[in-house]
Amino acid sequence: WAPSPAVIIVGSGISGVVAAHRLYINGYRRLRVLEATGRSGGRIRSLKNRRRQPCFYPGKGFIELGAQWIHGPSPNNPVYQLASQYSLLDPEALTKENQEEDGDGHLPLCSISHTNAGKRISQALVANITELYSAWLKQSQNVSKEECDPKSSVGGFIKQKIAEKLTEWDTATADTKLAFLNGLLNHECCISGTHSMDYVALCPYGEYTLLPGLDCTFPGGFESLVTQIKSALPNDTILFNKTVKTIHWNGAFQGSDARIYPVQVQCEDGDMFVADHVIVTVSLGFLKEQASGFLSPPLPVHKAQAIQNLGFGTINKIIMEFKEPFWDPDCITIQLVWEGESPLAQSKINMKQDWVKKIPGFFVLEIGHLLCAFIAGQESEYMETLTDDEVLSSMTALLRQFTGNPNLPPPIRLIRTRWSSEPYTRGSYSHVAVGSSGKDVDNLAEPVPNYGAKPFQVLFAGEATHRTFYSTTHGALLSGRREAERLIARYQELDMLHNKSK
Ligand code: 6YU
Repeated sequence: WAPSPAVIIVGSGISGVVAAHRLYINGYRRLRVLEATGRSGGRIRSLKNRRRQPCFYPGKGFIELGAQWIHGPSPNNPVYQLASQYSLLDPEALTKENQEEDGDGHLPLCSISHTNAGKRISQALVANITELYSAWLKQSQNVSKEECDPKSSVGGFIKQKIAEKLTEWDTATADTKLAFLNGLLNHECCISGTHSMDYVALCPYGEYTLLPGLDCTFPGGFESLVTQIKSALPNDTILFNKTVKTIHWNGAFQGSDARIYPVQVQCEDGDMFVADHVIVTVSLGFLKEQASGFLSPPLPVHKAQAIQNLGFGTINKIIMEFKEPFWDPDCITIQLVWEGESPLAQSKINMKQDWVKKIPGFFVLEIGHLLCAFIAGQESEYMETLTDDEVLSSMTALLRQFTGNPNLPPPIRLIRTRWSSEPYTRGSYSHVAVGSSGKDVDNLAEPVPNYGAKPFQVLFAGEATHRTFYSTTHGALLSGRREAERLIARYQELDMLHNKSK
């Protein structure tokens, strides 16, 4: 029985900071958070207005490089709960109407749809196809588990629906409808964090749970939430630029207090920390890359397989500022439709010239004259290899083509993310890939060892460990709480036993 357990948390993203906070307010004082980078927040990263860049995001406002929206801001969403408690949201986000709105996890799509021939697509066609697509997507979330082939994918399911419907469409509009659907599937890849919806497993797809509420943003940046949570921790709790190299567990390591600890954490800079428990919150992308060396002894087979089986894709943002907006003032999104593209055809990709075709469109940001494009998958990873100038010239050419205006001024500034190249993330977020299931998510979340005299030496949190809210900040937050609570419950139990035996 340890009177005051030493707990190390690896990573200060939202799951790590929340785990530390929960332990701290429950009286745990021997806490250390080891963070590889120079900041907290991980995949929550808000870029503040800087004086040296007067043109970019003028006035107030934040650019979100990672998480942007609270998905389903309603009372059961812990991110929403905390953000409201800390008064971080606009009054509009707090209204009952906003909380009750059923956004089905998708932002309003229909706005203006342009084709690469510089034409606008009729609103009637857009509404008709969007409605069909939404219905198919809902069906894919409700397939009966008993009848579902484990090898089937969400992409395959939707393509089958498209192929069935195609026979009813007249030849004059069929190509545009297919091209539009192709864009919707590219958009879906950004939501699911995958290269292709063909990679996303159909049978467990419905396990992902949508919360009600109209997605909202943080006026002071998403990072303001992390800053608030960690403000309750003593300053020296988080050690920055402290990269964990290997976690040795099931051992016997002597601490400076002469106690023997089961875990020793070895950092890249040579520092060593002993602990009773380590909560690992690094991304699934990092775990995939480090598979063998990060834990010693290695993880049991079912956990190693979960890491391998689950999907972790890349989505990136390309944010552009324009001197003047060229879009309608009430426009929320601009959709791009590539004529000739079809979800039913397998086209060979020439990455250099075709990577932009993966961009489904642009969001108009609420601040300044800013557009934000999302791009998923291999094309997104290819974009990371290009220079800023190359991305800027591709985007200018793209916009000129789609607006039909060869003189459209280029953006005055561009910023893009490179989540796949980030060494401590290696992608954006997880999905349940074909060949995996929700059980893999549970296996990933399982602590090691899970039994015996010294259980829970290494615990696992982070978005990819939440079975129904994976990929989101609220999933990450809940996973951090879950692992902190696991330790709190364990020590309460030990306390009770100890008191009884006295
Ligand atoms: C959300 C949204 N959102 C866009 C983009 C991205 C993500 N998400 P962290 O990685 O944060 O922390 C780990 C820390 O560990 C980190 O600081 C590392 O530096 C550190 N570390 C690593 N290795 C280490 C080592 N060796 N030693 C020490 N430290 C180490 N979520 O709610 N709303 O709008 C978006 C978006 C571009 C990249 C998002 C969004 C995902 C969240 O950002 C993410 O889940 C959490 O921040 C992760 O926190 P964490 O603590 O787990 O890890 C039907 C169906 C489909 C399912 N999907 C639907 C929802 C889609 C999600 N939304 C996406 C949309 C956007 C725009």
